[in-house]
Amino acid sequence: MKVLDSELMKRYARMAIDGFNQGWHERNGGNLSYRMKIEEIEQLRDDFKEGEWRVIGWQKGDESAFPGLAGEYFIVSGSGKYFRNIELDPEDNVCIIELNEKGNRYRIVWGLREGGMPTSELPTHLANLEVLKARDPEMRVVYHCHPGNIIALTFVLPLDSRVFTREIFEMVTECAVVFPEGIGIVPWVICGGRQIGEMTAEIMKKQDVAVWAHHGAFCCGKDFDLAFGLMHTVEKSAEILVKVLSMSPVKLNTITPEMFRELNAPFGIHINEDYLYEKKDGTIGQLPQE
Ligand code: 2HA
Ligand code: ZN
Repeated sequence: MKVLDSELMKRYARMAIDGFNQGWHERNGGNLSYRMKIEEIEQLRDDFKEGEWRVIGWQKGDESAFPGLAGEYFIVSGSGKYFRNIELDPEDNVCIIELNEKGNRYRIVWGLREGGMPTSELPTHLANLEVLKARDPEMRVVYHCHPGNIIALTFVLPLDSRVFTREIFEMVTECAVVFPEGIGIVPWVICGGRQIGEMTAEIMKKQDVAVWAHHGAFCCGKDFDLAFGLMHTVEKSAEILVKVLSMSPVKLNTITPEMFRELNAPFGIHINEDYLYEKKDGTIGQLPQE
């Protein structure tokens, strides 16, 4: 089967345009990767070519290896490509890559018709996908975008996973159910490099969402719907928090730790207690009392 005719590429492209329509992908912002299933590779293999093997580098001269992903195939967005254009022309904006048996070289087997490279965040995506595969072999999607409300909050909330998560949790009941392990925070660090990639992968060992201060967010999922839905949920909650903060720095009413704990049994979850600290009053953004 042709890659362009596959349900898989249609779903990938749909996620890209959905993200663009949310306003999360100005210009060439954001990137999306998907670790393919064996049956998907087999179905599309006839449409693959054999590109040149290339090193995987965080930066020039800084080679990386991802042995946990050896031999795997991925769909990844292209460096400098616009999410807006993916649905229009997937073959020019996206590629499928194969990793070698050591996990330290990749080759493009499909796409980037007019030339180009996978996203500048490729090593960060692979570092995350490697950690996620070890956590759960069904984890396949890593998504990065620039959602305005999440980014705005990184200027006014303490850059502390506990505070950020708790404030986001309080805005929409669904949040604690959808991501009970909360949100990890990466302080401002230059993007595209090893440090930010490794810090994000460290978060993904336990959590499904990582916020990059003053830049954007990363999330993961077993499929496109779950990854997109997760980002959508966090950003919706962030939007409500921005509205609340624009009215008042103090909440009159909210969801309390006791109310959050009531969700555990009926929803079959365990909301991480790190986030259910007591607060002295309704002021938004207060740190746990140590
Ligand atoms: O331009 O979003 O973080 C792609 C990015 C880099
Ligand atoms: Zn970015």
